[in-house]
Amino acid sequence: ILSTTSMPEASLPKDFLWGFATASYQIEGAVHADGRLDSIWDTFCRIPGKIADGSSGEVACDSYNRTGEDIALLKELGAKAYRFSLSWSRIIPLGGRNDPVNQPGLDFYVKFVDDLLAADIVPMVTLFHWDLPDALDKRYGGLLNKEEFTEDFVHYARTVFEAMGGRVKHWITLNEPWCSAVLGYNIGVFAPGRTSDRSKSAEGDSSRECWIAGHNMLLAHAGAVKVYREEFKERDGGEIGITLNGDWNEPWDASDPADIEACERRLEFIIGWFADPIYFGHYPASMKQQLGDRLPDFTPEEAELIKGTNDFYGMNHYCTNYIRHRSDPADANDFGGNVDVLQENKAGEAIGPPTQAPWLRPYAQGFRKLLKWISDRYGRPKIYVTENGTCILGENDKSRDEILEDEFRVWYFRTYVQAMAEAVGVDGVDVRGYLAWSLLDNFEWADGYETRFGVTYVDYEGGQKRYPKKSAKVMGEIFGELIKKD
Ligand code: PNW
Repeated sequence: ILSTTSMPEASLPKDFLWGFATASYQIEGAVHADGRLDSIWDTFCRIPGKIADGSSGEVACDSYNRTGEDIALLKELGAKAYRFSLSWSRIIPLGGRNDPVNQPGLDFYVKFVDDLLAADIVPMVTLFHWDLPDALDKRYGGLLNKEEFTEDFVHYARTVFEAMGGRVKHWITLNEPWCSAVLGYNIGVFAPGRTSDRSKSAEGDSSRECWIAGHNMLLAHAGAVKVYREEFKERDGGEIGITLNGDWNEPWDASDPADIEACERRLEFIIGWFADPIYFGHYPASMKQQLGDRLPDFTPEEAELIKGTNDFYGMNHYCTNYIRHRSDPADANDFGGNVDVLQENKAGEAIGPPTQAPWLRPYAQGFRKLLKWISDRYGRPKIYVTENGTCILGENDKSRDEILEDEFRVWYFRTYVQAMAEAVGVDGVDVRGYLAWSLLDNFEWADGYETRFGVTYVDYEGGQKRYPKKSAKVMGEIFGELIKKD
């Protein structure tokens, strides 16, 4: 008889925290309620042409007025945890360390957390999911101003820890700083909409901005972690980390060493940019080599401040791409490691089926491989998958009844969660939680409301009423099969 006790198999640990994720500007609406002022996303949405359907987060899912409904939904779906973000503009509407705290804004989140806890749902709180108070952008250039931005962020973080530290045990400082930096300061498709190709003059070299923004976000993250550890950790007993986006890469030509190398370099440019300073205290060599002095340096004190600031690794992951190296030297505006990102390989084979987002092609084994890559490179950190999910090609053109039968999303979650359980049970990666993106269809940034990522349909014409899709209902079953009983 074969003993199965030592045979590795796909499984997830007993206390595994699974649930759903959202972000403030994408769901809350009520943008001027109870003292909230504009964030950079409110102002960005008013610029004609920036949002595909001309919309904004002004109403969104109206979650600010429907917290009871959202918590009941989470409960109904069996979620153990909920990841959401705080709107800095509700808590300190003008944003700065000398600006007033808006008590109703803070109270809203304290009550929300209490309600989640009463429903036995673990809150995972993101401090910053891209919605910077607009006043800080106007006052001193927002993320580009190292001293001002880092001090203001740390003050905001302390204000929040003070108010609800005892209730929250899982803190995420920043969501996907790569997106804030590259999409906001290089390509300009996200707020504040600055591009890298504006100037090389006395007023500055705009191709440096995204690297400066990234650098300053790392320092802001580190500053908040220091405050948490020194002033709150003992009292509150929680943990704190950053959430980074990262997709897996397969070589466009698997027989070309230059494409294989390009895959690794791309991972360093997306993930290593932030994770290397946090785990090693410096930027990846490949980035220094390509960017030269466009990449800021850390002073020895800064490097020391940043190193070791993750209690866990927050991982957002959606898809895999094919990567082809470029033979020409990198352009000054390049942010991706001088590669082409493709959805088909040299033989013309697609990595996965198309979705509503041109960049998103599902390939579940890529998730398993990236989990292992992160685990190996950073010394087997504790990982929370803080986002994973998909949109569906043409979903928004279908009737509500058809949208509710989202078999494609069910397939995505089944295969991705299975791949994660293989990474845990077979490869030994330490994953402790998984938050599906997203609880609700919501404001998908530059794509507006045309792209739906929710496991719950939101009827924007019908008073924001929520209808759980099939994918919402199968999640409990998927995790039930993989989480160990004892
Ligand atoms: C993440 N890309 O953003 C965000 O954290 C969510 O707020 C967002 O709704 C979700 O993914 C779905 O898009 C990304 O261009 C935005 O590669 C863009 C990219 C990746 C992630």
